[in-house]
Amino acid sequence: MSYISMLLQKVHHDREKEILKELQEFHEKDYHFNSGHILGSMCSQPHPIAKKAYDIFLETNIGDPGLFKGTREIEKRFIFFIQNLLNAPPSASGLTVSGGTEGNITGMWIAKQLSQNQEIIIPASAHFSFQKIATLMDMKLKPIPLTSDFKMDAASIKKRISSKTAAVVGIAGSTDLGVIDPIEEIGEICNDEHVYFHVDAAFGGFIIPFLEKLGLHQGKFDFSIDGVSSISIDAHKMGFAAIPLGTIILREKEWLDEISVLSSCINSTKQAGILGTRSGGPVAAGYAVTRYLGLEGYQEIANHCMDTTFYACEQFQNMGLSLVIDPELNVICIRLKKPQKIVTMLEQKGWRVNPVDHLSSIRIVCMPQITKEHIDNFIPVLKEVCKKAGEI
Ligand code: 0PR
Repeated sequence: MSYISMLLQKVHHDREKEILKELQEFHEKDYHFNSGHILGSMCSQPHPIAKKAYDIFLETNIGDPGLFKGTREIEKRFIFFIQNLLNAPPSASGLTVSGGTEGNITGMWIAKQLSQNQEIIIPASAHFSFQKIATLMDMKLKPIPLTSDFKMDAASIKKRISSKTAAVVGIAGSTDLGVIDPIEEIGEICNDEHVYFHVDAAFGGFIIPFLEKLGLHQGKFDFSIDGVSSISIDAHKMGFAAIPLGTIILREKEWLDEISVLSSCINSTKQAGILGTRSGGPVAAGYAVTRYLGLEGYQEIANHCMDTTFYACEQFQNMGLSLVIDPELNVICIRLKKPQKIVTMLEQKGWRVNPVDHLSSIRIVCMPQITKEHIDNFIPVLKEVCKKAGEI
């Protein structure tokens, strides 16, 4: 055996052991989802089948579908699942992306190409990825104020739309509060004005469709609304899949041409989207999770997450804390005098929540791995910290 093949293939057990030990030491410095102590993140411990699928597809490159035909087939099936979830019409198509940021960038890229305009009308609650879009793509953000319930004020949109507008953006599950903008109303305005309407459902896309059965959010937020042009939805958030995996679905397949380049050197004539080489691992993992769970599984997850959310809210309120709003999704925002201080004090005790400075609050997200037991363990710690800091 040549030296190089030995180096690449033969496992030197001692060396492997040493490297894995080193990695493990670093890993121990991380917080772990299964501890239940990560309470502010919008990601989750992936479903176990995701890990197995990821491993099989580690070497694949979706950027070269000529070589990885099977992986490309999986991507198509995964996109098809998402299209159905979002009630997309037969004319629709989509792309898998790395997450909400890339989904939003891709949506705005298409809107800019189609309209040749540069202004984006966003709610004041839009994710910070839109700030990246503004500088990356030389676009201008036109923020719309929120109503008292922290939703995009649809009435102001009509006044803001002009001949310079490239797109209107609505959010289905906002980053800070998990609020759903009035998508139907905004869709109607965009339809009348012939303006591109992108829905950022990065967080909400995998839970909102399952709320109706729980007697919660009844409104539409997807392609069943005529005015909706594209939707971005992340499997690595409420989809219970592995990072990095999001999807952008477009109402019209031909819009992909707007963001495609000739790419003969990779065994396919065109490549759409931002990235070139990208792993098939997360796509296979996401597909495996959707196949395993199915719609019924996601319904169960939604039931569990909302149940935990309402349970946690009750505990927080019983403690004398107040919420910024009654949650629409599994996101809880607790109003505090000094949120950053509480975040730091909780961190010292091994619990992580996220500060939302502009709302003077902390964010807690009841992701699938969070149980009532975790909340029960957290409550005395939060109580102690809040008492010490004079919050209660
Ligand atoms: N759109 C919305 C509505 C989002 O909430 C986010 C991220 C994005 C887009 C961007 O998504 P990617 O981060 O996948 O590109 N929202 C979370 C946030 O900023 C992301 C997050 C996830 C933060 C896990 C922390 C964390 O541990 O809070």
